[in-house]
Amino acid sequence: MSAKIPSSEITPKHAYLTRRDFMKAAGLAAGGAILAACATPPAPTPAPSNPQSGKTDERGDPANTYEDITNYNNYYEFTTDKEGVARLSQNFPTDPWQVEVTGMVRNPGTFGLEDLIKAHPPQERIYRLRCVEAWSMVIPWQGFPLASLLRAVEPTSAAKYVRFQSIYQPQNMPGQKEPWYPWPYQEGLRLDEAMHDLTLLATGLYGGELPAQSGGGIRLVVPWKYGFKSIKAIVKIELTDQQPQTLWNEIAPHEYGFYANVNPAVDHPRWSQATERRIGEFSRRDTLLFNGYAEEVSHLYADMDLTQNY
Ligand SMILES: Nc1nc2c(c(=O)[nH]1)N[C@H]1C(S)=C(S)[C@@H](COP(=O)(O)O)O[C@H]1N2
Ligand SMILES: [Mo]
Repeated sequence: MSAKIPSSEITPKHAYLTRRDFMKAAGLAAGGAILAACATPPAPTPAPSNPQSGKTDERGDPANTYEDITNYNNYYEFTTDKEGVARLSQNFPTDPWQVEVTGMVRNPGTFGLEDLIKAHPPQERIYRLRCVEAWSMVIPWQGFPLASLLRAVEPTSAAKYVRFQSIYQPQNMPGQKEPWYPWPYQEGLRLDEAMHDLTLLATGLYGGELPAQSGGGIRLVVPWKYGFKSIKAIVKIELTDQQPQTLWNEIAPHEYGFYANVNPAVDHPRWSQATERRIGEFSRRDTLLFNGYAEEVSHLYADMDLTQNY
């Protein structure tokens, strides 16, 4: 069979919808719905559907289409159905947006998105995003390095970590009515990871604003880590001397560690991480150490055992 045949021609749409519905039902029946999007093998991939932009990442991989990027999302505050996030988030208010920066900093404050963009002019960064479920995309963000904001607020010498918190707004986020997730979503980075130039606060997508399903008002993008580290809809950033608790580590500590660096040699307990499916492609690709950013980031982990610090 040719590897060029799009998956839509092999699996008719009605067939994969049926399979998806079956998987959802199976997850609920087994009590496994809690872990569905970050703990099951990938759901069927939507076929490539709109023209390529001509944008590529630094390896020459083509950017995914705007349509793919904004219609296949992990965003549990809305739903665990990746193809349902776009519709459920379409009226979610992302403007105005404010972020509180607090904790171990000399200049704490609450900043409006407009002021952040003025102080830290966004640039285009085309990054690979690799979900722990083993699908990936190439996404052209606009954003500014988190380091730029951190330098402005001046972490004290005691600060060792950065904690991020998403918005809690159950009246607009139906998934937050699910009581078994520890809302709000939270994530964390070591301070040196947070200060790395690749670590982005994204404020736009494909030259436009950042749509709700992609994490608007503002979201983190850490391209060498599994996608769940790239927390969406951030309202609070806190500098601390304690390693922050993270949502996925809290729910399933043996499956999701604090570091979550993309590593094809360290399997998830329930599936291999050696390969991945790039959305819009049919055959699988090899997963790259640190998602292909090893040259830039491996020094951060020089004296760490990556199989223990997963
Ligand atoms: N607040 C919040 N951030 C989140 C998530 C989420 O459910 N809630 N999902 C994460 C996961 S598992 C992935 S793979 C990426 C997906 O980003 P995308 O939908 O923009 O591709 O967002 C991450 N950030
Ligand atoms: Mo993910």
